[in-house]
Amino acid sequence: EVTPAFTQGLPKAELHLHIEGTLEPELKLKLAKRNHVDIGQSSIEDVRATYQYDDLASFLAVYYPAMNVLQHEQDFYDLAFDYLKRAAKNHIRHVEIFFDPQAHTSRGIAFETVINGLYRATVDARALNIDATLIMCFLRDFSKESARKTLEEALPYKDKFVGIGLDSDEHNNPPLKFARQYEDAAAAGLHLTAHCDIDQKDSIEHIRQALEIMGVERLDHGTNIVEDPDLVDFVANHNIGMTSCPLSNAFVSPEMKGKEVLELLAKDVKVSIHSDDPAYFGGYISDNYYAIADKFNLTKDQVVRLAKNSFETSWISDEAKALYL
Ligand code: ES4
Ligand code: ZN
Repeated sequence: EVTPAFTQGLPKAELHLHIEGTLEPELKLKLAKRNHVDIGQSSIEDVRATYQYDDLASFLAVYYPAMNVLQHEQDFYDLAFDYLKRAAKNHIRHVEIFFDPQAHTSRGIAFETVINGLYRATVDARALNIDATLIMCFLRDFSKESARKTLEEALPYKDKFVGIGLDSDEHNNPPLKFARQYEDAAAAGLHLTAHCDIDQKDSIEHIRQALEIMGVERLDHGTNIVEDPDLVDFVANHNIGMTSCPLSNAFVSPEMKGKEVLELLAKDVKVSIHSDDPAYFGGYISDNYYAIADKFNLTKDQVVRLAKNSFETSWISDEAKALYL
């Protein structure tokens, strides 16, 4: 029987984690004070009381304004290192951390401030026995031109991140909007992933574009793929990773997409379990594993398979992978 202790102790790779989504109320208040930023609340309870959302847009409306407390390189370091300490407690051995540079550059913070702070935390993570890397995401509701500028700013730092992703509001923002950036990033040797959020309008078409045209190696969420057997065959045959996040799904879908995850597991798709924005959706990675295992009566073997899939579809070396498979 799968217990919280079992999901916590299992070695895991975290592949779908937005670093800005790990900003806990405690650190939010501490940084607000340190940087003299008025966030409108002065206690943890007051901050938590603002965490009310039932769809992506209402979530993002709470999420982005909170980032104002992040001003200096040290703030980004503290954010990431606080997270990495939690990751160590969750027996995460490898983590690929999403960050959203445009959420910061758009309010006047330099790209290098963001990446240098986050990167320094990933270096220090080695002392915690965690191998940590970064994935730069484009905000898909920003313009193509903004994405172009962001990639141009980022490429001189390409030894500090391993891949690119696509996040934020998917409505009318298909993957193909960023085809050029994906092509350029691939040419620069970067890995590719993209969010195809659950139950979005046009989600099958978005998944198809990401897989067949842009050549992504993973799909973030993307569980709507079960509606299209040909695309399911494609991800199974090409070892495409699918990163599902039960507790964030729970905010918009009562069944957390558990049936879809089970169907994908049964079809040998490399689906795995992750935490998305753990400070906002009620739990870190072990809680996400436990939530789906408990609700859908997963066996230990199935939970171990999900964890192995996370290493298998991660962007670590084959030698490092072999340690976990
Ligand atoms: C996100 Cl839940 C979610 N969806 C889309 N973009 C995001 N960025 C951070 N969390
Ligand atoms: Zn996400």
